[in-house]
Amino acid sequence: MVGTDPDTGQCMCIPSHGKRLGTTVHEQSPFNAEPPAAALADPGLTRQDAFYSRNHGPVPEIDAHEWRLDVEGTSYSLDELAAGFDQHTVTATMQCAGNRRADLVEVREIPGEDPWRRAIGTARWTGVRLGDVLAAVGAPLEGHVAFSAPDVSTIPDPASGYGSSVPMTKARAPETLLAWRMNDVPLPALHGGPVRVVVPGYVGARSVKWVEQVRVQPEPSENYFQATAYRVLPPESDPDAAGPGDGISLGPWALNCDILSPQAGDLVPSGDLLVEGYALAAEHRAVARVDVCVDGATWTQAELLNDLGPWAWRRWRVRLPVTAGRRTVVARAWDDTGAQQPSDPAHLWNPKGYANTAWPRIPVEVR
Ligand SMILES: Nc1nc2c(c(=O)[nH]1)N[C@H]1C(S)=C(S)[C@@H](COP(=O)(O)O)O[C@H]1N2
Ligand SMILES: [Mo]
Repeated sequence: MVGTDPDTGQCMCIPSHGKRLGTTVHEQSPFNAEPPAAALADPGLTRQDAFYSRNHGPVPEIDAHEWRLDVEGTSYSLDELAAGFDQHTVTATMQCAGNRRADLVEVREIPGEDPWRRAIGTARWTGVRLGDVLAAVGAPLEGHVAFSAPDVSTIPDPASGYGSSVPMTKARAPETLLAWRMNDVPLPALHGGPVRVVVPGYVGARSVKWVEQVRVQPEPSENYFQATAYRVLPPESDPDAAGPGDGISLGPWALNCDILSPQAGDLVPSGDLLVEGYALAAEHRAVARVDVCVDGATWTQAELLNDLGPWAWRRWRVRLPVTAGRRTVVARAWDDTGAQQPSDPAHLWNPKGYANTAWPRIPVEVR
């Protein structure tokens, strides 16, 4: 550690695990880190050294040749998966349920949870369809598909391995993968290598890394990270008293949008201000429009940039005239049902700080 950011109180450590300089490390162990905004603002795909990393325990080192996956009692090596099934690549955004929690923390404190700003990234994931493997083993067609991994977390008491589940329809959907390549290179250990589950459109918690077991069961996983964590509790409830089944379990995410440039506190010259960001639609929806406002009154429609397909964020950009003074840059996204993001994070505050989809507001000083 080399110090603490005076504004955010966060560690300004030299990032590790191959992450780029400028990475914010929320925790070294387990490793939890997010990229600087500029690293996401540039291309549509997120480079490995800029991809956020979210862990609940130590990163296991697993030899790809030793790794085996147990699917309902049938065991597969990586070679067997690769040779036995058609390979598919899906460009998908991974978003943690805690993405943009920092704006909820400003509403009211959220003890024990990291104030993520950008727990989000987009990659090309290559592997086989989970549905093809489930079909090959003759798995039941109904229920939930539970994943288990070997990394042990001390967050639950007693400590336990990481796991979660998704409903059968999502497990069998063509976008859901057992993936071993990320952006066309072997999946790094930090991101779940040799093989992870990728569940596009669902909170990152369901995309289990280092997956070693797949089970079909009538109910969702009893694992702590499905049954107790990653649930939206009512604002007035005590998160320490919450037990299995309390609150709303997070699966699919809702329409979201954030500003990547400018950043809070930036000094910008008067004239034309370039505002850039991303918008992310819920599954089976598309981003239809993004508007940006800097004067508190007029909204200007942003240009939607390259379309990376139905499972990826949509980058956007707009230039707006700004005059000297303190200004707040605000963005709002719409989807193809005409729905908009909620405006106020205060309405979304929840004790664990999940699923913030409120309009982003970036205070800047124009000179
Ligand atoms: N085995 C395992 N899988 C996991 C986790 C974990 O701690 N252990 N974290 C989950 C969470 S909460 C998120 S947001 C994503 C993060 O993936 P990344 O670290 O590759 O960005 O992995 C998910 N899969
Ligand atoms: Mo997450």
